[in-house]
Amino acid sequence: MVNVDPANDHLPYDVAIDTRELVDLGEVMERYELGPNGGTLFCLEYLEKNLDWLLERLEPLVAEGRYIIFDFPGQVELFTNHPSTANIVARLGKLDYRMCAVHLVDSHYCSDAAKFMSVLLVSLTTMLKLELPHVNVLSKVDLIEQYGELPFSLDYFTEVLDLSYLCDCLDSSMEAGPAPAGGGGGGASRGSASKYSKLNRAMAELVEDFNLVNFVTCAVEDKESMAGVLRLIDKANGYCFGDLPLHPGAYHMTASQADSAGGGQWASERTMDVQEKYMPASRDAHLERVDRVDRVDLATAPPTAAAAAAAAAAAAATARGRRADRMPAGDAPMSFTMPKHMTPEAAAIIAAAEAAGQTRQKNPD
Ligand SMILES: Nc1nc2c(ncn2[C@@H]2O[C@H](COP(=O)(O)OP(=O)(O)OP(=O)(O)O)[C@@H](O)[C@H]2O)c(=O)[nH]1
Ligand SMILES: [Mg+2]
Repeated sequence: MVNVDPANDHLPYDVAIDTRELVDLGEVMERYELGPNGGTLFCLEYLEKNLDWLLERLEPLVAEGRYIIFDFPGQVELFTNHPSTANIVARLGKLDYRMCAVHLVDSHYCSDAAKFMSVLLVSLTTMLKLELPHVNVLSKVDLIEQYGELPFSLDYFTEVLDLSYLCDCLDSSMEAGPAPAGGGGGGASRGSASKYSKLNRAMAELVEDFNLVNFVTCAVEDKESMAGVLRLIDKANGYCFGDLPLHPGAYHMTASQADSAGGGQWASERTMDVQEKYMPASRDAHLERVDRVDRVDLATAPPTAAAAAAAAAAAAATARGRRADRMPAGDAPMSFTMPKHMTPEAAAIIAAAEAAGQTRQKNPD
């Protein structure tokens, strides 16, 4: 573990390198009269300027073939607009470090449409800024409904499905907003609501156009969840390929495709399990909807009722956050498709790595 967070006062892990030995946040804040945020940015700039200090200490770890995890601070500007992190990553990349970024986002942001929109924009910006294979993680999924029930099913958030539904949610919350001081009805004026709606739809379109962001879930005490995330990270950074002879750039291509596909089949299956485990309210609501649909007898109902039943089925699907017209036929609600971006070459490389046993499952170290 390499600690890059100057504000990590009590490290909950054994550290191989601690950048607090290079620069001390308390001293920086005092000397330059900075707050904790400005102080942290200063410390990262200082590390960038003195990167040889870090490289010297990394060298023996690399020589031993160690798997290195950098623990960065949580301030988003370090990944979205401040240049130091991107510059540090770029220099390590030039030295042939095989890296991936693991971006942790608290799951409870899913319970608020506006917060989830911000999460999407931060994740996308970080991906574009760092130019690394990315694993976006919804962390603390065991607490996901702590701040309220989710407006959609979990796969809506992990797979980042049709964002027009998220925009509809934002529109309704704008209309139902608090009454302005001094009386009058609740909600925003028609003009500002329409501008807000347009802005949200433009942001949603941007995220959808790049088609890069998706998430896996993680609960730190859940062994299966952690093992699954680790396997995905090992694919994204190329660790699972071990010494497989790959042409330059192949691991990067495969990793980023495996990553942008969110781990494919494994991730989709797991999302359902995670929802069952940590979102009992959503699961019960879903079962209730399915039950309502089942109660309509399609065989005996007159044509109009059959049409109503079909509409109810579509509504149940929509309520799960998955547009009926995007769902595969058959057992639609529970099935999944192959990752959107996985090319046959990428699939073949991953299959070869797994067949060679170079996965963390067979190689727990
Ligand atoms: N319930 C639960 N708690 C978690 C999980 N992961 C981390 N925590 C706890 O959340 C607290 C905050 O940890 P993190 O979210 O990792 O944040 P941090 O590293 O302190 O903060 P930054 O680096 O500044 O983002 C700690 O007490 C962790 O033990 C999880 O999956 N479930
Ligand atoms: Mg931290």
